[in-house]
Amino acid sequence: MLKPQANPTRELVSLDGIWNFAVASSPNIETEQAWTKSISAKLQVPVPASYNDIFVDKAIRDHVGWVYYQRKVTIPRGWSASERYFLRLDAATHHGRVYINDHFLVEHIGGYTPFEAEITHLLAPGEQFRLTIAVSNELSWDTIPPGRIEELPNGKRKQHYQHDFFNYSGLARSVYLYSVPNVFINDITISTDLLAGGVGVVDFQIDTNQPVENERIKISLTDEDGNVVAKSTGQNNRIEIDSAHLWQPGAAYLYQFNAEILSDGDAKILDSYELSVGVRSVKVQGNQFLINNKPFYFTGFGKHEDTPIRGKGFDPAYMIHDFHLMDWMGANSFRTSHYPYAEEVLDYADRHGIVVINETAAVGLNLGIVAGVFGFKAPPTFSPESINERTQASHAQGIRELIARDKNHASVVLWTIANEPASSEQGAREYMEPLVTLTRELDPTRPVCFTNMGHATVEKDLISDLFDVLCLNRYYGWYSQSGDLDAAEQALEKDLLGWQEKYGKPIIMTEYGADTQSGLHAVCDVPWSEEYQSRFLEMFHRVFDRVDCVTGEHVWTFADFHCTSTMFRVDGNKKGIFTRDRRPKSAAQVLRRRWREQNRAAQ
Ligand code: BDP
Repeated sequence: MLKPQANPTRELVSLDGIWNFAVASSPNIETEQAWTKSISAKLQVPVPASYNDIFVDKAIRDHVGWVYYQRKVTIPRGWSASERYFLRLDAATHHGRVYINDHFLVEHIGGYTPFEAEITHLLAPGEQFRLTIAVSNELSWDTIPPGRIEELPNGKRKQHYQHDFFNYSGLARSVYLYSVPNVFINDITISTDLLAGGVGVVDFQIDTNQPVENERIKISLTDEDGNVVAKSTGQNNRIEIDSAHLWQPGAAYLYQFNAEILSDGDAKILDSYELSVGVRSVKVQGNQFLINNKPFYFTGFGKHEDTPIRGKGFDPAYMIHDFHLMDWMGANSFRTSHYPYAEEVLDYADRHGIVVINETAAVGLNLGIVAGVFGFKAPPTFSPESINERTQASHAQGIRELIARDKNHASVVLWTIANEPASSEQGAREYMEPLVTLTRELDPTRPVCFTNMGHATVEKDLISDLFDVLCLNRYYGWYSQSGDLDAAEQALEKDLLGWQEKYGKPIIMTEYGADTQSGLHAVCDVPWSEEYQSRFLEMFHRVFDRVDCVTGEHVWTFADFHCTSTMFRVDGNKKGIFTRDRRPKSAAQVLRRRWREQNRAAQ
């Protein structure tokens, strides 16, 4: 699915800004039909932003169900009958329904992937209309991530879910109106590889909205100096570049891939689309993760899209600042835990050579985690009453939409199809295996993983053989052996050696971290102190350096983030190396020293 772009053949109008806002009066929005009326400007919200923390109102913040966003939009007067126009939402978390004046246009479930619909037939150039977007934040056993709603005795509804981060909702990403010509490029799929002798390969497939003869599709590839290095034609083809300038971690290089549809006869450019393409290869071989046939060691973080006030709202200032902090630390990669991030993040990673492990929103497919902590017996995770085939169908759809959106990003080297599913429970294999097959069918070029949680030990886990890389989330010294780093060190090493021995595949520690209150200091091993977080990380690093299969370390987490309040989460999850407002804790120095040293050694 192509990101809309403005170019000589296409126009793009941003609908970001201030919208009118209202909370639905009942869970069934058909009764009030709010889109048929003007929503008052009494409450207004910025787009993009999660709405929850914008207002000073607990009822809105904790609202479960639908809210409405509304604004007036005008179709540009200059758009003509030879164009088609679309409305595009980069995300509506978790369920969006779009109305043009009184009419329903489109709906989409899944809070972190884009959707769009054509509106040419509904509106003429120059016409103004009322755009209403209803957004629901409800999570159920049918959604990804899953959840359930409890009806409380006081009549209120409470949303439960198995992940710790706050259920930020609304229009957290951009909304656009865009035009394309009548005959247009619908999609482009690029895959790249590296052949012997430094020959770079760019395989492409162009999908058009109607059949177009091969000779009318023209492709050119331009280097960063503006020189055309290759030309091609047709819907599918292969370009080979001698001595290709490769996209490398830490040293990005992007060619511009330009596709054009020419008119029959006079060869006028009818449509065009330009994509940045990094030429690189990705492979798993033995216990190594290879990028451009060289072993790559991941250093960095599991992150969240989370900032004060805007919640999960995309903010370019925070995004670029976070990337600079990662660079300052010497980190070379991150994981989009626990959902697909805004596309702008991947564009930036492509441009700056940051490696990305890209994750679906399948977090919380595990009823054992929370139950275990409270000491009660967990209900089965996979059952008709909980994670079932409808959840699996939504999960499959999430994978399709993630790959459709992100397949062309050089920075993306690995798909994580689930975070900490109950991989040792009965039903796990039946649930996951078809999803792995689907992921491989949709993208045969990238390896696939899931993140394993500590309870699903190497003896109990039922699914790891299906995957290319072992991604382990471990909390020795925090949730177990808390405060005892010697015992934690032994347990961690034994655990990792077990996985190494059984599979011999690359292991990435995709989470390891300790909650830390910034400013709390202690001489001894006192959990929550800054010193403890530093020593905790150092302990993990000693073990990583002793286990050959370890090919990466992603600390949990980049910055403190907001959670649903519980007794375990005092004003959020505090495992950040940075506070929520991006001030470093002492442990930043531990990582910075280690990663910069590793980077120097690799040069
Ligand atoms: C892991 C989850 C992550 C949590 C983390 C924690 O993958 O989302 O935030 O634990 O407890 O299980 O901090």
